[in-house]
Amino acid sequence: MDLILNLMDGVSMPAVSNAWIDVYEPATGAVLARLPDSDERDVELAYLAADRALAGWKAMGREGRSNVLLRLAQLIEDDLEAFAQLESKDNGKPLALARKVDIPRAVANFRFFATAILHFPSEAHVMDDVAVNWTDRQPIGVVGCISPWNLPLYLFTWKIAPALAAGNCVVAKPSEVTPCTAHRLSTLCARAGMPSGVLNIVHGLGPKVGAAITAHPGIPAISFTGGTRTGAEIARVAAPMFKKLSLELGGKNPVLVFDDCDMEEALSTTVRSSFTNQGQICLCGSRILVHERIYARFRDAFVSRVEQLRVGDPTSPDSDLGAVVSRDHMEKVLSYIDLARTEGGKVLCGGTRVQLEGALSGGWYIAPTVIEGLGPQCRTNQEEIFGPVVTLQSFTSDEEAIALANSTPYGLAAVIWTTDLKRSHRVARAINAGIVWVNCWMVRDLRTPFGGMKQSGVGREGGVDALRFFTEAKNICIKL
Ligand code: TXE
Repeated sequence: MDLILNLMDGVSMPAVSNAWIDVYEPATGAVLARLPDSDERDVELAYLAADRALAGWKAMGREGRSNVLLRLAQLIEDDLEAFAQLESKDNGKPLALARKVDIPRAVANFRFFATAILHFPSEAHVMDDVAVNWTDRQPIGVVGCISPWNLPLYLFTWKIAPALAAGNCVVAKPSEVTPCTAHRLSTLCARAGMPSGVLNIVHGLGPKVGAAITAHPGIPAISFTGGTRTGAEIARVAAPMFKKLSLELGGKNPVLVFDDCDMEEALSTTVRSSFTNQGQICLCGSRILVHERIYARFRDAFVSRVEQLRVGDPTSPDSDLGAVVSRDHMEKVLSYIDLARTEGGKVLCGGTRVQLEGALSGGWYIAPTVIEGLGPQCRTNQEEIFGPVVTLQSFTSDEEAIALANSTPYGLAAVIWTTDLKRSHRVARAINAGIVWVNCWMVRDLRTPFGGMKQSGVGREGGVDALRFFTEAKNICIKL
């Protein structure tokens, strides 16, 4: 069994409590590793190490820091296969997905922000002959990064890369459900030339470690991705301390399929946008809205494709879906399918746990599930399920489609399928979501603003937005 350790001031170590928490392998249900059950004492040690490292890290300058992050990216890339195997084992996702998406994107996050910082401009505002203002952007200091279990290394690096590039030192907390790849990353930092204390990783439970980072008076900025309820708790604690917050929360994303769409593309991509990573991506479309003229045709073709998806061993190239992340999560998703039935929904396919054989018999698998017959206001169509479950609804006009799309408390992402250029502009602008894809899904340019409206979050990550978040702007006005 593997032992996960904290990274404190450049040294791998257990928690002060010396207590441990079991980590499970979703594919089998067996214990995979143990992680430190850290608490506020470990957070304090991490903070002190980060604070000591600040001056040196800042003094390395943009180029020095950029070189360290580029070396770290290379070390992960050289070790891609081992990282991918570990991510798949820890999370339950298909190995092919970890190889193709999770780990390459973690590498890309480091490369992107290592170079973005070299091009990060300061603005100047000249007042004719009166004065010149220029915007100085300094690192904030010690910042907190708290990340979830669905894309473990990918979202962990999405936060720490811009934080470090901008010159901050970091106290980071990966999800206790999937800590393995963050631990592996911690073993590469020294080889990349990162000074001790610049990145500190404290493993453990959210209400202990995450809460201690949020409440720490020396940590003035928190970047968080996870559930909306946790985000609200973080905001409640951080607001009276006037902390800077970036909150990337849940979603209930609509997919709008108009009757002029390219049916083949809409079908194949909607299968992906519904079930990639077992539906556990905040960007997955979970409410599929289809024009009534093509509703029956779309529904039948969609269901027949979903029925062909194979749920199985995450290491097998034949598996389209692996296991969901934990027993608790499986039970939560199954309880939503029961709820959908009670609310009057008709399960068109899936709807049950999948029981595999042999070593995988204890694993947490759910058949991809499609439900129809539910109105927009029922809980199934309002609450984030975050699993392989989607619903189908029909609409008769653009206005109705937009109203349905906007009918939840969330506003993270939306997908529009249409070949009408004017409609694509009009509908995209009318939807209350931070990210809208037209005739595609998950096409990601790291320069673009990433985040949600309403209960999907506060602030934007990515590109210049992330670098602005992780720096403090100061206007310096000089009389001419
Ligand atoms: O998230 P949590 P969970 C959604 C999804 C899922 C639900 C719960 O609907 O079913 O959230 O998932 C840390 N103070 N998303 O329970 O609890 C925690 O340890 C500070 C959406 O995993 O929000 C972990 O590191 N931190 C999503 C991180 O917060 C706390 C991705 C996220 O955990 C804390 C994942 C506290 N009081 C889940 N409590 C997305 N939008 O991508 C927990 N944490």
